[in-house]
Amino acid sequence: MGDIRNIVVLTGAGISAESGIDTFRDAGGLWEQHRVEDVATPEGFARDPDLVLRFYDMRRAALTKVEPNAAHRALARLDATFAQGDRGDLLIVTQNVDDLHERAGAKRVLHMHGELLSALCANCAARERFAGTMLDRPNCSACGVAALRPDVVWFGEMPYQMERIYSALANADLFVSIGTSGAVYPAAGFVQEAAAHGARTLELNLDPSEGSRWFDEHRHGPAGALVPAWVDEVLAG
Ligand code: BJW
Repeated sequence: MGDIRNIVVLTGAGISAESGIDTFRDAGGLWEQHRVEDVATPEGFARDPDLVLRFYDMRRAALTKVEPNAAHRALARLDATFAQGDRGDLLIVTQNVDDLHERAGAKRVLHMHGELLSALCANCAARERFAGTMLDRPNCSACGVAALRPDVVWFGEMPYQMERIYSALANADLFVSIGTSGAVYPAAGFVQEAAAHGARTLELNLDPSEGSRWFDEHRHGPAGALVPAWVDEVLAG
């Protein structure tokens, strides 16, 4: 892989679009169908928990009808090469709450905005794997209280594992952003963070994102075509 040893890949909703999962900000996306302040803030959840639980129950159920696409599979192929020998470090930081990276076979995946298939207890802070419906108000397996909420990061909440992410960004030789609009912080600032530590930066997105100008290189098109081609280049390099 030439002089590229450490890679951080950031993925967003665009990588799952070709699997049939709606993005947030594209035409017809989730934020055209639902008011973001109603379904993706702690205040919205406090105001109308049923509305929020129904929104996430619907998205969790939809996961059973979709499959990873060529972009997820290509990243899993890249991930597999980092499992062998002294290749360097790879971290796939995803903003997505779906499980398509894992289902494609990737192991080095960090869900900074949480996961649909996880529940967080608002009473005791325990986490558990969860595939059912929260509108039924199931009890927490740890404390027995019916206080489960989706284990996702809403606006105003702290994204997960930030120390680990910033440490990987500081050591990265290459930062690649795939299928994200660059509209939401702190993820939108990762490109500048990685560049400040000397990484080369590459954007793979359908259109120029809000943060395009911060990248050294851009390739525009569908992730299902761009990502396999890029992975082939890295593995050949
Ligand atoms: C394709 C494609 C194809 C389509 N192929 N590409 C003012 C200034 C700066 C910051 C703030 C501010 N006011 C408030 C803030 C902070 C706030 C924020 O960023 N607000 C902005 C609106 C400005 N952020 C927060 O509150 C975060 N917490 C925080 O900051 O804590 C403090 C802190 C400080 C310092 C360090 C660390 C922490 C929390 C943000 C939580 C975001 N949560 C959500 C919901 C998660 C659960 C769920 O899924 O429901 O996360 S919102 C939503 O947006 C979701 C996504 O992960 C996130 C990003 O969206 P994404 O993935 O980019 O999707 P889209 O739809 O926007 O873009 C898709 C892209 O794909 C497009 O570009 C398409 O072109 C492309 N595409 N098809 C390739 N086939």
